[in-house]
Order: sequence, then C-alpha cells, then structure tokens
Amino acid sequence: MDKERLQDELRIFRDRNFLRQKLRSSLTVYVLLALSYLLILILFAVSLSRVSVLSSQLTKMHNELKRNHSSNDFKLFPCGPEAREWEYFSGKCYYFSLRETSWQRAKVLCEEVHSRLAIINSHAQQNFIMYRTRNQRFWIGLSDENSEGEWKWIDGSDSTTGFTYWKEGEPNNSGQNEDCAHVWTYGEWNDVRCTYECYYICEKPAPPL
Ligand code: MFU
Ligand code: CA
Repeated sequence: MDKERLQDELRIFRDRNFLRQKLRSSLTVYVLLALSYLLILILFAVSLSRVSVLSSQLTKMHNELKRNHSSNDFKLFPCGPEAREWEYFSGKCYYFSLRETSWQRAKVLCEEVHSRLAIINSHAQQNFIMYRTRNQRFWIGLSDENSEGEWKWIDGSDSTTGFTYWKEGEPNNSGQNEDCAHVWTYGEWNDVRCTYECYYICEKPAPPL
C-alpha cells in the first residue's frame, strides 16, 4: 500500500518535472522569436526612414531641375547654366580646354566628361571653332593613326569625302610622324605628332529643351 503511493508520487513528480522542462524550452523559443520579430521591425523602420529621406531628396532635386529647365538661364545657356564652360552651337555643346595635352590624353579627357573630340563637318561649325580658338592650336577628333594617309574622324567616318579645311600643304606627315590633327592659325587644320601638347575641343549633343 505504502509502496504504491510512493511510486504514484514519484510518477507525478517526474511528470511535473517533464512539463516544467518542456515549458522552459518552449519559452526560450518564444522569447527568441519575439526578439527576432523586434529586430525585423527595427530594421524595417530604419530602412523606411532612409527611403523617405532619399525620396524627399529626390523630389527636391527634381524640382530644382524643373526650375532650371523652365528658367531663362537655360534659354541663355542651353548646355546648362551650371556648366558654363560648355558653349552651345547648333545643337551641340563645346568645351575648349584650358590645358594642353597629347591627342590620346585629350581623347580620354573628353570621354571622361561624356563627350568626344570635336568633329567638324560644316563651314558654320568651322567658323564657330576658328572664332573661338583664336589662332591657338586645339586638337580635333581627326587622325590617320590606323592607316597612314587615311584621315578618319573619331566616330569612324571618312574625312576625305566631307568638309575639309586643311592648311595649304597639309597634311604633310612631316618626319613621317604626324598622325593627329589640330586647328592652327586661322583655324586651319594641320597634322602633327600625336604626342604634341596643345589645347583640345570636346563636343557632345546639347541636352533636350
Ligand atoms: C612642320 C610640321 C608641322 C607643319 C609645318 C608646316 O613644322 O611639324 O606639322 O606641317 O611643318 C615646322
Ligand atoms: Ca603637318
């Protein structure tokens, strides 16, 4: 009789203990879950605030741009009132460098500002450039470095069929070493060694109005 009671009690005790342990382990799981939910919530809130800051900045920039486009400044400076070093002529923007460098380096420098060395294919454009260069030497996007005597514009187009403005007696490939062209006195073209250092002209399409 006594032994049976003792066994009963022992069983109850074991059961209780088991239950307590189970409860404790599930509690840990719940706490962990709650913590991760909290973490996710915090991350979400943080990213939401970041996004809202970004979007407000974007609208501000957009408004500023709209204002620029509608203002008179943009009519006066079609290449952008904030980029006055780019000069507008006939649908294009031109940059006349303030530094002298080789033809190759000039080519890279134009590309770095999303433009290319100037291609001249009309008398009007030649006039604009020669007025602007005032007898100083400026690289243009013309060379025969790939095949001697075959002068090509930087966009791959042939220069012999279209407009040309070579100085009398040029290109003369002096010293068999003149593969790049610049504008010289009176804006006339001359071939010179590509490592020669002079100013350069970059061109790019004007932004839409
Ligand atoms: C040489 C050449 C030039 C130019 C001039 C008329 O300089 O290097 O490219 O052809 O003659 C003295
Ligand atoms: Ca020459």
